[in-house]
Amino acid sequence: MHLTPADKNRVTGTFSVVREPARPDVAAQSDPAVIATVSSMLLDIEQNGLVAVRRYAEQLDGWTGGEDFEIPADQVGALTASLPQDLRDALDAGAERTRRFAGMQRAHLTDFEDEVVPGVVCGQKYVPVGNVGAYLPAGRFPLLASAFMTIGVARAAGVPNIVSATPPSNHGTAHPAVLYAARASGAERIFALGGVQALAAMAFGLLDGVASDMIVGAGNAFVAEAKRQLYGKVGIDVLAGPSEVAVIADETASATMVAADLLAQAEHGPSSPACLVTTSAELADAVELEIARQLEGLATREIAGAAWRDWGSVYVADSAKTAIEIMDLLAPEHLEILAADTDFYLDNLRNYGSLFLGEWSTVAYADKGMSGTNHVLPTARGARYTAGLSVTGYLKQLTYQKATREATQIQAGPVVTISDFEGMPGHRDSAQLRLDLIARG
Ligand code: HSO
Ligand code: ZN
Repeated sequence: MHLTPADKNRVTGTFSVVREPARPDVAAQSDPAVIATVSSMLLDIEQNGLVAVRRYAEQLDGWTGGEDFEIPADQVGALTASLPQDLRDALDAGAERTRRFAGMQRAHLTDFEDEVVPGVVCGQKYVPVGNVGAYLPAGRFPLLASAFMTIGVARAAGVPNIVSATPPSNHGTAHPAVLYAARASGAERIFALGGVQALAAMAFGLLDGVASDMIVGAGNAFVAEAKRQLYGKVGIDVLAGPSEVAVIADETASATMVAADLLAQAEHGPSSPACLVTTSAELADAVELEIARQLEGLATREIAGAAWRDWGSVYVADSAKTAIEIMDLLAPEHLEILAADTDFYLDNLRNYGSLFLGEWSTVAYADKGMSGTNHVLPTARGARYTAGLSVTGYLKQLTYQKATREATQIQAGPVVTISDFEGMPGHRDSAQLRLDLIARG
């Protein structure tokens, strides 16, 4: 997350670069080997069905469990029973809060019907997607709150059929805490299946006999590539790259907090970008020192340290307005405002996945479902055109129209004119026949 030379020309305010990634040219392009592997797996599974799915599950995940990959409800209960009570309470709280905010968003979406021209009434109504397949990762970190964001929010949208898949562990089961989070989010059928084979099985309807209309959930580069290749056949949430964080801070901000919040997301992976834009050169220096200090005590320092070294950026801006110009170009996934006048930023920023206003709002709270907003957010500047997954992601904004006989006098003539010009007589005739009917009385 850094400014390109072209971006720099577009910023009208004055700013200085304190640090930028050393090799920004090696940015996350899809790896041709990943593309090829995923495409041959998808073809194989589409043609050979569960036989191919089982073969990949055995080869890649050491699957030795049952024929159908489903984790029966009683087994889910038994596996989750020994989880610590405070973890279960925390997961219940996150699931509940995420569902509550998604419910609020749903309540603020309104169906309507209105007259566009006399006799022509158009309307919109929100209808949920019918079948959703949710993938729950359990890789380097299990990211337990993923279930709230995908399954829970789909439930809040009213999706009638949701299947979940999560990578198998312990020869035939799955991660107990992931299963608990899935259950807390309202999951019914859960399958122990990982990676590309899981997404393909859901998209091709190999698990519960119903092809998913939409597949959602985070995963590694293979999972992201599978979603990219399946997109069109199915809907998806977002094509997520490495998790990102950006902070705008002024001289009132605590360097300790800024550093901690940058490192929190840098911990996701060695190519997770973190960016600070500050109006205070002193704060920029203090944050750099504080990051070095905090890294020493961080168990994930190998990852977070590499991320900050290779993908960290710091800019000093001459004003809040310039900081906003820079951020709107970077369009970060998460953006924290640690500055006195948070309202100014809320009112003027345009491009971010989710915004965290003031020092008592931090990305980690939303990451774990404690604020209630969705953490499935756009990365790599996707926030220029989307705000990521929310209850609306599972809802189709359907439109319809109905017209009176009289309204044909308004609609048909221009359709005849346009269709004649285009050379589309079929279209012309469906308008003209209605005009003729009216002329005949
Ligand atoms: N920051 C990630 C979500 C997450 N982080 C969950 C930790 N747990 C993408 O927004
Ligand atoms: Zn995170």
